[in-house]
Amino acid sequence: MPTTIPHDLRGVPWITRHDRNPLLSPDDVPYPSSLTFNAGVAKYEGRYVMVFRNDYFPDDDPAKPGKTDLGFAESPDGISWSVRPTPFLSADRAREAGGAFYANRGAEVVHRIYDPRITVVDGRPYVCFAMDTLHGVRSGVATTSDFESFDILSLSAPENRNTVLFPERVDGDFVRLERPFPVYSRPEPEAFDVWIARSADLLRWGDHDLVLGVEDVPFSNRKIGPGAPPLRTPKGWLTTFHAVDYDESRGKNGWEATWKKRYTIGLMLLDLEDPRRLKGLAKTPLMVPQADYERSGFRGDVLFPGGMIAEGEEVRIYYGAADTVECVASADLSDLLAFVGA
Ligand code: BMA
Repeated sequence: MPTTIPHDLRGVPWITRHDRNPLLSPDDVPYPSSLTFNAGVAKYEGRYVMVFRNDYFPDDDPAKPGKTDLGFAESPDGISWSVRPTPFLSADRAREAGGAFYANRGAEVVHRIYDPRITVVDGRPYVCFAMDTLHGVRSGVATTSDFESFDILSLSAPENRNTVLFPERVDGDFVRLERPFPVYSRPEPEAFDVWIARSADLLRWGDHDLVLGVEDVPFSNRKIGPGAPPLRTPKGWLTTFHAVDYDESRGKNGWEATWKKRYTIGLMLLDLEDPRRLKGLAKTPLMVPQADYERSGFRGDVLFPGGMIAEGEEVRIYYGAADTVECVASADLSDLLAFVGA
C-alpha cells in the first residue's frame, strides 16, 4: 500500500453534484438532530425511500453524550424529502425487537445503530445496518414493509459492518458484500477489505470470499468498504465503495480536535453470474471531497456512498458528506462503465 496519497487527488469531471445539495440536513428533521448522513436510498412502491443516520449531541456539542439512530424519509422525486416524525430504528427499538439475539447477555449491550443501506429484493425492502454493542460491531439485516415496524433477521458476529445486499438472488441465494475488521492478522493498521457472502434465508451467512483487497486500490492506504447496493447493468454488477486515506500531516478538519482521514468514492464491476469475480476496477476515485459541504462539517473530507439508482441512462449516487449532510450526484451509465473498463 502507498504510504501517503496525494492531497490533490481528483474525481472525474463527468459526475454532476446536484445544485440542491445537501438534500437532507438536521434542520429537516422534526426531532433532535445534529447530523443527518450516510443514508441508504431505494425506490419502493412508486416513491423514493431513505433511511438515514441521525446523530444528536445536546447543544451540537460532540463532547456531550448523544445518540445515533436511523430516521426515515420519503420523496416523490428523490430530491425533496420529508422526514417521518419518529425514528425508524434505534438502539432501544433494536433491544426490544432483538431479544432472541441476546439470549446470553440481555439486551442492554446495544450502543447505537448506524450506516444503513436499503435493498429491495423480490419486492420486499431490507435494511442492513451496523450496530455497536458492548462486545463489538455487528451487522444486522432487518426487513420491513412500511418503515415503521421491522423484523431483525440476523446479526453477524463481531467485527463486521457495511453489509450491503444485492437486489437479486444469485443461483437462488441472497448475496451481500461485507467489511470485516481483521485486526490481529494484518501488519498495517486498519487494512480492511471488501468481502462477499451468500445465504439461502438471510439468517445464515457463509461461503465468504475476498472481493477487493485494499492493496488493489491505489488511492487508499487504509481501509475500504462496500458502498451502495450494486446496480445490475448489462456488463456486470456496478458498485461503489468508500476508500480511506490517512495522512499524519492533516490536523484539525472538522469539529473534532484532529481528523487525519479522507474518504473518497471508488467504483468496481463484479461478474453478473459470479459476483465474487472482480471484472473491473477504476484505478482512480470517482469522487473526491470538493464541494464546501463535503470539505467541512463534523468530519471534513468524508464521502460515504449508500444509494445508487438508475434513472434510464442516468445513475444517481446518494452519499453522506462530511459526516454531516446527505447529498446526490449523477453520471451517465456509459461513462461509469467505461471508467471500470467495461
Ligand atoms: C466510519 C463510520 C462512518 C463514518 C466514517 C467517517 O468508521 O463510522 O459512519 O462516516 O467512519 O467518520
